[in-house]
This record gives sequence, C-alpha cells and structure tokens, in this order.
Amino acid sequence: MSSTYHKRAQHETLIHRYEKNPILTAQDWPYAINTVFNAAATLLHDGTTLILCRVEDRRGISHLCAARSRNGIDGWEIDHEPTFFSDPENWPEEIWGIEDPRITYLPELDTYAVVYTSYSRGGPGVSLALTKDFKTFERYGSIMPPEDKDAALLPHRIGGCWALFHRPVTSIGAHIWISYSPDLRHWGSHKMILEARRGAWWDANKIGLSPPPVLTPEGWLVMYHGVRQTASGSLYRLGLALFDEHTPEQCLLRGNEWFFGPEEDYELSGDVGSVVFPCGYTIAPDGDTLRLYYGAADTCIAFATASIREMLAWLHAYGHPLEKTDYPVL
Ligand code: BMA
Repeated sequence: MSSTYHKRAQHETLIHRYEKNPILTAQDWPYAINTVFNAAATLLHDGTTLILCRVEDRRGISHLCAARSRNGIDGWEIDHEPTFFSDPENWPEEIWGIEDPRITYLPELDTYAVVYTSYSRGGPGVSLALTKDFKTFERYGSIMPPEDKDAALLPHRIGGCWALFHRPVTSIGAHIWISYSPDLRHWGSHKMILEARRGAWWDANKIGLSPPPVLTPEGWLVMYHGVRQTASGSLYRLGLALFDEHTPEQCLLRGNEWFFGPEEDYELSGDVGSVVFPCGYTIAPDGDTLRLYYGAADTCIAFATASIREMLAWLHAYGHPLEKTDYPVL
C-alpha cells in the first residue's frame, strides 16, 4: 500500500444522516410487532413517498407493510395490517416469511416490481411480485432459487431483456451476479459481475446489492454492502461501484473504501448491532439528492441523504477500473 494512501487529513462525508433519526420504530406501528427495518422506497405518481418496510413479528417471521408520507420524512400513514405477507400454502418458498424488498418502477408495464427475499427450508431465495397500487399484488413466485438474495430489477430492458442484480451463494462464495429474462419469469445469461474481496478487506467474503442501482449520466451507480466478520460479530458497511449503462455486467469503477458504516447508537445496538442496510431511495426534485431509507441494527428505519454527483466524484478519486486480475473468474 503506497504512502500516498494516507495523505488525506480526513475522509469525505458522502452520507448525511437525518438529525431526528430513527424515523420509524416498532412503537409507531398500528399493530404489535417486534421490529421494523430494511425498507424499499418509491415516489408515487402524486409525489407521495411510499416505503415498503420489512416488519418482523414476535414469532421471528417477517412480512411487508407500506407507509406513506407527503415529505418522505414524517407524518407516515402506516397500513393498519400487513400489506403483503407470506402465503406458504400456495407459495411454499415463503414458509418462514418474506424480507428485504426492493422496488423498481417499470415504465414499460406502468407497474412497480417488488423483488424480495422468500425464506424457506432451502434458505433465502429471490421472489417477485408486481403491483400498481401496493394494495393488490400479482405474485410471480420464486425467480432465483436458494441460496440467493439482495436482488433488484433495472427499470427498463437491456438489449430486449429485463436485468436482475442478485447475490447467489455458490461454492465460489457470495458475489454479485446479473441475470436476464425476456418475460420476468424465465431467467438466464447469468454472469458474476462483482466479487467479494478476500482477507482483511472491509468487503471480504460476502457482498450484496443494497438499494436498486441508480441510473446516472455515467452509468449504474451501485451501493453494495460488505460484511466483515469480526470477533464480536458481523459489520455491515456500504461501498460504491459503477457499471456501464448499456452493458451493466461491465464494472467501470469500484471504490476501495466503504463510505457508510454503523456509527450512531441506533445503528450500533438493536436486535443485530452494527448494521446499516439501505433497501431503497427516492431522488429529490434537484435530480441529484438521494433520499435513502435504511434499516439500522435490524430494529428501526433511519433516513439519510447523499449527492449522486459527489458519489461519482468520490469513485473517480478513490475508485479504480477493475484490473484484469480483478475480473470475476468462475
Ligand atoms: C442479512 C439480511 C438482512 C439483515 C442483515 C443483518 O443477511 O438478513 O435482512 O439486515 O443480514 O442481520
């Protein structure tokens, strides 16, 4: 490691936490729950922010519940009962609940796609449902078998096919892959696109997509989590990578450092301490400010903002194109 690496007086701050975090906790819920965290987010056509929250009950089983707000920060109107919950009689892959949704609006279908983790005896897998109103959902069922999770759709077709980022666990580890489908049901052309590093790195051994990729003038900006195993448990932190707009399996830049990690009390302690886990964002009217919703310590939902422009500049300053030797090798 070169000595120039240590010349910065301090790290750049890319993430700005809302001072009144957390924005939603179990106490806010209209019915009895254990925790609420890892929420997907979208802006509805009338400008309302909708977040689809992972809610865990006291059995340990999760379902999804929608909350709506005019300003996306407070005044949440929370559905009075679970919005979308497991239906194991018809969908056995959901026997232990549904978790960690990501929402992508698909203009071609004028529909929201909800990609979520379905949890069963085989482990976590990836399931898909479509909805126009977050009241009724059309289930497509399991689209990636266990063990797989941390998945999101891109909003439009690439070369005629829908594209899904996801994180299967295989004998070569827990890396990020992309797969394509002509109809959202049949998936193929699987390619590994970002590999967990090894050894001491913050993103060694296990990585996964966090919120859906953000389309920017330079390509798809991807926030991904790295899971560092330590003597006192797992540390979930976020890093950045940039993928080509038209060939999203091509990684253009990858940051070496994490930019967002657990620091505040509500991130450090809870059911699972030292976890920040964003599953959704909306983009502010300025077209640059990401309004991020993240689960903190698997216990509550917090809010932060970040500038897309600053994230791209940071990637140019502290990222690097993948060297030949960095390319994922099967
Ligand atoms: C991951 C997922 C997330 C969770 C995180 C930390 O594997 O299960 O839902 O937030 O672990 O517990």
